[in-house]
Amino acid sequence: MKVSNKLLLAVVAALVALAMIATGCGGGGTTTTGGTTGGTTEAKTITIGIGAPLTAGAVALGQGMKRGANLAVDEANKSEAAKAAGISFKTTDGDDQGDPKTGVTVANTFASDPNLVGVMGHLNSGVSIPSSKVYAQKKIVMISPASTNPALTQQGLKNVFRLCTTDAVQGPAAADYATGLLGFKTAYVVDDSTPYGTGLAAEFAKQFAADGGKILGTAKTSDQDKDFNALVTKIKGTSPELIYYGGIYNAGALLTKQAKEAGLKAPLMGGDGLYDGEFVKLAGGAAAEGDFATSVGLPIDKLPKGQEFSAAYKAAYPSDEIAAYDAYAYDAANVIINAVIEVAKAQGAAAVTTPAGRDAIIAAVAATKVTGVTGEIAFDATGDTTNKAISLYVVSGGKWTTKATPQ
Ligand code: ABU
Repeated sequence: MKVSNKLLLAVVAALVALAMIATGCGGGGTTTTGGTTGGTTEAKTITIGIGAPLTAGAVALGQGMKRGANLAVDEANKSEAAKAAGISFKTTDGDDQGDPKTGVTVANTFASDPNLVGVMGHLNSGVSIPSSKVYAQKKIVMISPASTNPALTQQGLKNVFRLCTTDAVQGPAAADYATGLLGFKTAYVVDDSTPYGTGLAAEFAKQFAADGGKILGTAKTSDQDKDFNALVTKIKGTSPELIYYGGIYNAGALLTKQAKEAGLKAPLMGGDGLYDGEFVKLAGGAAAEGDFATSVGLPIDKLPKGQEFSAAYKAAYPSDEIAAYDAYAYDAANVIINAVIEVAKAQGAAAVTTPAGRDAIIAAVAATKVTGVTGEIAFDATGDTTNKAISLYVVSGGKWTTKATPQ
């Protein structure tokens, strides 16, 4: 009987030892970070939310953001750093349609995913601001590549960051370009009544006047407007040298089209919300010729990593052009990815989705200092990017071309 028990114990011990060797758990220094199946270590899958207008609103910019973020995630999943940390990434789409209420619904859906720790988004400031509060409650880090209204980072939420500078920088820079390089002395200022359009137009008007320019009139419209003919008649009566528009390309294109059709010669100028090929297309091509837009940062061909990014992007999406925020979305996703990997390495992959892990991810994002495609990436105490560059573009030959970059 005693012999049989010894034999049984020996057999059990041998089987346990074999199982440990097969699964890699056996004092060899290998850390199991996820589960194990059939002897293969499973990585813990972390979700990154993509919050953007994908079917309504500024779809061209939103789809570009999605492509940028997915490119970063695809690259991360092939990286040794992610494998060594026992992490893999997946994205989930949140189509906010550029609408604040839909954005909050998207945010709540994201927040219900226990493995979602970060959001690349949103595009529209009017969506990012209410959504950011939802993310704050669940310690989800949010990096907007595109929301430029200053209020986003003035809420005192430590989980909120952005890679684009604000309209408090963009508006005055646009006015300085308008009165300086472009030599405009009078302007009529229109906005689309969104937080973005209202803030940007106000900042432009303030600086335009400070630069010695004259604001001949102001008007408020809606981002859903399609018929600007009454407004165009009013603007025409003031004979401005420039029409400044705070808003997105969909409505902005119709405004410039109807203004040109009414015989107005004044070019339209706006911010980053106009800076997309769809603006030219929707305006009908010729009407947009000579129109201006500012956008954040430097043109992709002037960035040290721009060529490398363009090549990777073209390989992944051969039939798509790089839109205004694709590189910012790529960098935003990478900042989240790097923070997750850092926390997984320090605390173990399982810790990443815990409250402490989420706090650590937010802290790692805040401490980011890295060279991205869009340039040097770092955040100030509010979560705003330290990159304050604003470039100027003009529609020439049917496409946006660089007119000026900061000195
Ligand atoms: N910054 C361009 C458009 C998005 C927004 O800020 O609303």
